[in-house]
Amino acid sequence: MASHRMMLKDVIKKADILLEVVDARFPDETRNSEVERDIVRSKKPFIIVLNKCDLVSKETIEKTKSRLSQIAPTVFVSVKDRFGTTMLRHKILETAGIKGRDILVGSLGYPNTGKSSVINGVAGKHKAGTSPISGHTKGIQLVNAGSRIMFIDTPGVIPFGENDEYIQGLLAVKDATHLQDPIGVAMKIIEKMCAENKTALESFYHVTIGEHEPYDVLLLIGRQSNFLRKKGEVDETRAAVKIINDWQKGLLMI
Ligand SMILES: Nc1nc2c(ncn2[C@@H]2O[C@H](COP(=O)(O)OP(=O)(O)OP(=O)(O)O)[C@@H](O)[C@H]2O)c(=O)[nH]1
Ligand SMILES: [Mg+2]
Repeated sequence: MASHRMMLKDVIKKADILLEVVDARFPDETRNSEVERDIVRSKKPFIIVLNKCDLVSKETIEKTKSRLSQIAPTVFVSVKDRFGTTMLRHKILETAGIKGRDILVGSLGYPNTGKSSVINGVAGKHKAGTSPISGHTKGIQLVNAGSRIMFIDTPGVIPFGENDEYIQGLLAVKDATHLQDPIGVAMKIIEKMCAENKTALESFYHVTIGEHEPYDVLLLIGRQSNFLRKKGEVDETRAAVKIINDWQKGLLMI
């Protein structure tokens, strides 16, 4: 972990401008406070890239944008839908404000947020390796995206002390069957979705949530999915594993 931090510090030192790639479904949980502190200290410009916005409702996008744009220029991207990458290219050129030479752009963020995918989206070619399994990018890689933009791709890093199961589950750092407390993680996902987009959760699982607590919603989903034990009780662990899998596969919109 310490060596990762040094590697990122070095990227911040070398780059002209930094991108912090966060997951638009949970931007606050995927903003890396340590990295942001290092960027602010370096006085280099940075852009917050909210990727995977295909999984987020328009209302959530607007709310997040007005909040985060007070901190740094903010660009919404969906590499999957080829949305926002041209805007990001323009934003990089405008924010870096460098004329007559290549611009070195560091792409930083938590594991699996789509740092490498964003680079490929801007480059218009699959140049950086990507994978649904987090921890794919192992070291620093330079990617020439044309029109004076040179990216530095980096491995995803979770700040020391924040590496809890909830984050590991949300980011697909660990799959559902490797989590110690899948029920706890699924309840957090339910809580988050009930707060942001309850209707999406209801229509995905064909349940009516009303004012039910997260644990009761888990049981409702389990019953609806027919995950029952012999005596007819809901198998909560099976229900939790399904919810986490659906979330990790990007099937749940927020
Ligand atoms: N739905 C959706 N999935 C995306 C998007 N961008 C990337 N992904 C998926 O997210 C997963 C991770 O993408 P990567 O680009 O490898 O992420 P990374 O941040 O470079 O990951 P590490 O190198 O492991 O830290 C892959 O399965 C991508 O297909 C997007 O805009 N929408
Ligand atoms: Mg990567």
